[in-house]
Amino acid sequence: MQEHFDATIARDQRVEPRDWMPDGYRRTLVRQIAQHAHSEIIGMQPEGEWITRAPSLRRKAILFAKVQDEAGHGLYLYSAAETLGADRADLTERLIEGRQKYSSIFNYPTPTFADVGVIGWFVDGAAICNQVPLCRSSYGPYARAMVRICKEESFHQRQGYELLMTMMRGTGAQRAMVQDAVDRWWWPSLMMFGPPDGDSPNSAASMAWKIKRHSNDELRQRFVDMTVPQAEKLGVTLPDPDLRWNAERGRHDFGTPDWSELKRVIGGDGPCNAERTERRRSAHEEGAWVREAATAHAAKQERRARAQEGAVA
Ligand code: FAQ
Repeated sequence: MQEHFDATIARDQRVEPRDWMPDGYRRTLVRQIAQHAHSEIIGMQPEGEWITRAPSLRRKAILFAKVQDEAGHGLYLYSAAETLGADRADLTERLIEGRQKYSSIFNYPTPTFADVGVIGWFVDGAAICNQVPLCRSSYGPYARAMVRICKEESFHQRQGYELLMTMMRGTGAQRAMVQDAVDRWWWPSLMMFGPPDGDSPNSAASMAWKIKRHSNDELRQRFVDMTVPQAEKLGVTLPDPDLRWNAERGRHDFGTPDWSELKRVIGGDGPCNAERTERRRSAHEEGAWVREAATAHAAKQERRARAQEGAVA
């Protein structure tokens, strides 16, 4: 069994739900996929706060569609976790009780509408850098979910950038609002890629199993290289005095994120951690009647189907 699994990984083939897999592989997949699903669901909140306050019907419709997409991503990912034997209700409990993580990035506030644009540009941009390689992840259901998610993230990123281009063509106050949002989101976005490679306990096993295809630092570097020319075109300054092109490496050098801040935010002490989890808990409690009704309806349908089968027999 182990040999068959090792050979599947070595040949770059997919591991599927019914295949034998080592416990550690299953555990780390459930951990990563659940954290990823939770991030999508909690990630609806920062931008979702702007749906009722969007400046035009067009912006409202776009934002609505984006936030709905994030709910969909959460659902694909919870379904992928279920193929590994996880129970979605249990995963939700773990999130609400603070026993499972979600991305640090969603613990920052969104005080202005420019934040919606910068989340699309930076956060969805970082998500694309991180998730396109996950489309080649060794676990079939996760990799397939990522293909669809990445297509949608790419629309999300462009809508953010287009929103910011519009604001940059506006008034001085609007341009200042965009720069302020860029200043606040740049470093937290770099932290989304996780701790530096030397301090990333899960990377070695995840890369050997081909769940992760690139290290945290490599993906962070790709994001910086992709974003710098976009910032120039937009006309904003990225808030890093050490950011410059390194001709020898053919990549940008950049400063070091404040890793103690990442630790603090992951540990529950970010600006909005309590608010985000509390909102998720109340939404879960307020939705209890829908789950009960759906379960009762499914049971009724099943009883009817059985009765019909009985009548036919
Ligand atoms: N925040 O050993 P590593 C999105 C944890 S979706 C919180 O390096 P690993 C779409 C890590 O879990 C964004 N925790 O871990 C969207 C581990 O803890 P554990 C989410 C973090 O797994 C856009 C510990 O630190 N994306 O943005 C973070 O090898 C707009 C040690 O770290 C994904 O989940 C962090 N930033 O690498 C939605 C992508 N970084 O579990 C709405 C899939 C690390 O041992 C609006 N996940 N930790 O207790 C991954 O690629 C990986 O899991 C990493 C972390 C790269 C996040």
